[in-house]
Amino acid sequence: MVSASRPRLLIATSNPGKLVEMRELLAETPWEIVGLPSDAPDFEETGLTFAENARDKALYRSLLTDVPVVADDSGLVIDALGGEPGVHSARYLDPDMAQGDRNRAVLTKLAGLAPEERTARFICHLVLAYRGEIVHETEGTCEGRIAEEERGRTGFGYDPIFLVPELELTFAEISPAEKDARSHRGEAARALASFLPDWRP
Ligand code: ITT
Repeated sequence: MVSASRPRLLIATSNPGKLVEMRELLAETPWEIVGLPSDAPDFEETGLTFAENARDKALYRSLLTDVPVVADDSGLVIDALGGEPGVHSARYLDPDMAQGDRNRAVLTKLAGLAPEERTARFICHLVLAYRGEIVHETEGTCEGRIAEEERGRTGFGYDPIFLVPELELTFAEISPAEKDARSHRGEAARALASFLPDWRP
């Protein structure tokens, strides 16, 4: 018996950490999750908000393929830095900086601040687009605090300096499943997953 092939959904990100998380978060949907081809052109983000950037990325990628596309724009908003790095998270301070150096530079900027002055949140905006049209959008937020030092080895990006207050552990000290259960991307992806079964291109 020949089984029907699953419809494909392209996660349009060049960030391997995001792709790993999205694959896991959408694993229970009927969709086969695929990543960008290695020769996909870069996309320059110019928006002022996560929503704007996610829409721009999704629309751009959706015009280059027949497969429905999900784009993720996300980042870390630190109150004591006036909301920075925010939409600049991926390239904050110096685009060529290694992420570990970027994390340590953020810690230096916050040196001496008490825990209650170190509040921060991760935000993730997801946009599903198909052939140049936006189909659905979701957003997730995760409130936390910037740690005093880097801790842990899991995850990616700013995870080693982002403390989950109720655990007093960073995102890099908990398992991927625990991060997915609490994270900004987890919240946004679960909302998308509940929309996907009812939609067909
Ligand atoms: P794409 O645009 O190709 O998806 P990107 O990494 O450039 O990849 P963004 O412009 O959305 O994506 O930047 C998001 C940055 O925010 C990312 O590079 C991380 O530094 C940070 N970030 C987002 N989600 C994160 C998470 O769950 N854990 C740690 N850092 C995260």
